[in-house]
Amino acid sequence: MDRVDYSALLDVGWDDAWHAAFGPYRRSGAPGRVSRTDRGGLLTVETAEGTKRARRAPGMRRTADPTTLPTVGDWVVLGEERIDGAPVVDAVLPRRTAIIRQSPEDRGTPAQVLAANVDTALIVVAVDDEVNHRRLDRYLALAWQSGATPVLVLSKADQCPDVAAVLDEMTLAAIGVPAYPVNALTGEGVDALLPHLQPGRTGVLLGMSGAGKSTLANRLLGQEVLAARAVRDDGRGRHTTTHRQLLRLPSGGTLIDTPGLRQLGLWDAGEGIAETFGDIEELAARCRFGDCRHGSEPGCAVQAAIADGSLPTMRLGSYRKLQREREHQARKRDPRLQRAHKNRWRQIHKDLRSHPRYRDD
Ligand SMILES: Nc1nc2c(ncn2[C@@H]2O[C@H](COP(=O)(O)OP(=O)(O)OP(=O)(O)O)[C@@H](O)[C@H]2O)c(=O)[nH]1
Ligand SMILES: [Mg+2]
Ligand SMILES: [Zn+2]
Repeated sequence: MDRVDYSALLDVGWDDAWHAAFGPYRRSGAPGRVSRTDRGGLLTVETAEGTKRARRAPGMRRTADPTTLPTVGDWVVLGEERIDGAPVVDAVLPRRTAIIRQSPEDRGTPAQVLAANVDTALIVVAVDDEVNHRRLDRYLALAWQSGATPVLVLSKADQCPDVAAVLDEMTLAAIGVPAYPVNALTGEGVDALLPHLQPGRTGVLLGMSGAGKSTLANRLLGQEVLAARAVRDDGRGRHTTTHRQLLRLPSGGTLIDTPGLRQLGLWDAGEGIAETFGDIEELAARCRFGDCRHGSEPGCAVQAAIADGSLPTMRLGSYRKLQREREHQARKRDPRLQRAHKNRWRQIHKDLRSHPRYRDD
C-alpha cells in the first residue's frame, strides 16, 4: 500500500492534511473520495487507480447517527475486504465541512448530509422571476452552518429586465455574500465563479429544482456531462437531476451537483440565519464580559461549551465567519465604524513597530 501514487487524487481535492488524516490507515487500506451514492450502500469512489464501485461496510448502517454514513464528497478508506467483488469502505475520514439538511422536529425523517468537505456553496437563484427571500435565507443558513463559504449565483440573468437592481437587492439581503449574475446557456458571467473553484477546492451547487444548476455545471465542465431540462420544457414539479454527483472541473477544482430541494415540506420547515446560531448566541449571553470575543477571555460560556463537548468547534468556526462578514459589511456602509477600524489597526501597527522584536536598532 505504501507505493500508492497519491498524485492522481490531487484533482479531487487530496492535500497534505488529508494525507495526514489517512496516515493511521496506510497499512490496511487505500484512500478515495466518494463521487456518488446509490441505494443499498453502493458507492462510487474516485481512487488513485481510477473510479471504483465500492460498498459500505455492513455494520455502518446500524450506526445510531445516519449523518456519519459515507456521502458525496467524503474521503474514505477502502479496505482489503471484498463484497461481491467490490472493495468495502472501512472508515470515513473526519469531515472539514458538511452541508446538513436538518429534519424538522415534527417529522420522522432524519437529518441528511447533502455534501461533505465543501469549500464553497454556490447557491443558484434564478432571477427570471421574483426572488423568494425567505427561501434564500434558508439556503444561506444551510451554507453558513456547514462551514463552507456561500456564494450567490443569479442564474437566467438574460431573462431579468433589471439585473443591477436585483443584484443590489440581493447583496443587501445576503450580507457579505458575493453575487454573480450568469447566463449558463451562453456562458456569460460564468468565468467570475472560477476563483471559487480553484485546484484543491470543492464547490457544491444548491438551489431550487429548475434554477439552472446542471446547466451551469455543464458550462463549467466545458461539456454536456449532466442532463439538464430541455430548454422549452417548463418541467413543473419534476426534478431533472436525481443524484448528487461529484465532478472534476477543467479548472482543477471539484464540483458537486445536487437535485433541487423541494419547494415545500421538509425544506421550508428549516431555520433561517437568525435562528441558525441561536444556541451560540444564547451561550454568548452568559459570557462574563459583554464584548467577549469567545477566545481566551475568562468566564467565556462559548469556550466552556466547546471544552465540555456540547458545542462542536466547527460550528463556532462557521459562526465566526458569518460575524466577520457582517462586521465587514456594516463597516462598508458606516464611515464612523470604518474610521474606528482603521484606528484600531493603526494602533496595532504602532504597537508592533515599537515591539523590541520588530525594531531594527
Ligand atoms: N435563459 C436561461 N435559461 C437557463 C439558464 N440556466 C438554465 N436555464 C434553463 O433552465 C432549465 C432548468 O435547468 P437545469 O440546469 O436542468 O436546472 P437544475 O437546477 O439542474 O434542476 P434540477 O436538476 O431539477 O434540480 C433548463 O431548461 C435550462 O435550459 C440561464 O442562465 N438562462
Ligand atoms: Mg439538475
Ligand atoms: Zn465568550
